[in-house]
Amino acid sequence: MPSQFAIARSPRLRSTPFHDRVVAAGVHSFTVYNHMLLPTGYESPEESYRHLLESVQIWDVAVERQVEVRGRDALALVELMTPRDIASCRVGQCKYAPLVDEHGGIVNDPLILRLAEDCFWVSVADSDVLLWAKGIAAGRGLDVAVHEPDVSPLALQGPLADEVAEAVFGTWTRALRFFRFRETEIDGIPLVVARSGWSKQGGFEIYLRDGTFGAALWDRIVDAGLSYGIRPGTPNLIERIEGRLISYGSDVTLEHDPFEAGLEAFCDLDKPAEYLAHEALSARRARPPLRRLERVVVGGKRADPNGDFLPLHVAGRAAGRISSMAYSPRLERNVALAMVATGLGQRGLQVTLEDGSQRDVAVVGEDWGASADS
Ligand code: THG
Repeated sequence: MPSQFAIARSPRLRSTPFHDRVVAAGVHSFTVYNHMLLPTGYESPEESYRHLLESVQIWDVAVERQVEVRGRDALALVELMTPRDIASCRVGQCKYAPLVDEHGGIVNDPLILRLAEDCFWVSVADSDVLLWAKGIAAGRGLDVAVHEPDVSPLALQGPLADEVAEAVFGTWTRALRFFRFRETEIDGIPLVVARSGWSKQGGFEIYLRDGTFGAALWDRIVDAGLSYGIRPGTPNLIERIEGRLISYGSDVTLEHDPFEAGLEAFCDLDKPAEYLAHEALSARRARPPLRRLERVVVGGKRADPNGDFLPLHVAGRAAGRISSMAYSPRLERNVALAMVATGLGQRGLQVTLEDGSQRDVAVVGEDWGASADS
């Protein structure tokens, strides 16, 4: 099998407003996400990880598309889609909220932003929430408009993100709280600026509201960031596994419920509003899940992160699968997220990697330090 190939371009495969700048910055790979090109690397994942933990990066995450829900029944429609309480979300606030269908399956795990009492942006991971939302709205006869606006997020992540944000937008960004946002503009470029992002290193997400300004916004931020050592980056596999940030479609799919995904903290199962998953999740709450997404460490030497379907076993019995894995230079071990069968006990958990090696797998708690070798 050839190891190198190109992705054929067509109008179905959309590029982002930052595409030219991303290419000029030396991107070496993309993946496809929400029918769009998501940059996945400029340098080695280890080098980018090291830089992200000590500096600041600019990420083209325009693939995080917004599904705008606006109108008299906007709140009712968003509430129907998620077990999280959305009525309590203030204008100017974001909430991380799994979308769940009537069988309890996770449809997506977006951030939901409330722009006005009757207007939400559902900032989606990789699945077709636009169609799901339109279907529910049509089926229920709701008074809402559902569409994908011309909005493209750019992330500024890392410990020096505050310095760069202040230089670009002004001192008010320092006082912006986690998961709060403000509508603003610079040089006539309309934006929403939030303190959020798909890393645990802190930072901002800058939602560009007019794609024709993509290059101008990118340049403005990079210019302000140069003296802080800003580099182009991407969501980092190593960092987000360590931080247990779920990648929908990989770690969790429609086959999994919020208990299996470990997302129960983001569910208000007894919220006042009607929601599609109410009955299904109430029934599942009563019995422990048969599998759970766990942090695991995989023993042995540095593992190749490109295997995408790695069954786990205990004494020859199927015990789940690894969905994301990377070698952490900081922890000096292979870290991974895995859907692991409960009730098998965790002793003797093993995986056979694509290179044929048998590795010991250990489930760890919050703390990655509790390792396979102890
Ligand atoms: N930002 C925006 N849209 C997004 C993502 C994002 N859409 C796709 C994807 N990422 C959605 N998934 C997540 C997953 C986790 C978080 C955000 C989006 C997240 N979680 C924090 C955590 O788990 O520690 C905080 C959760 C909380 O305290 O409420 O930030 O990144 N715009």
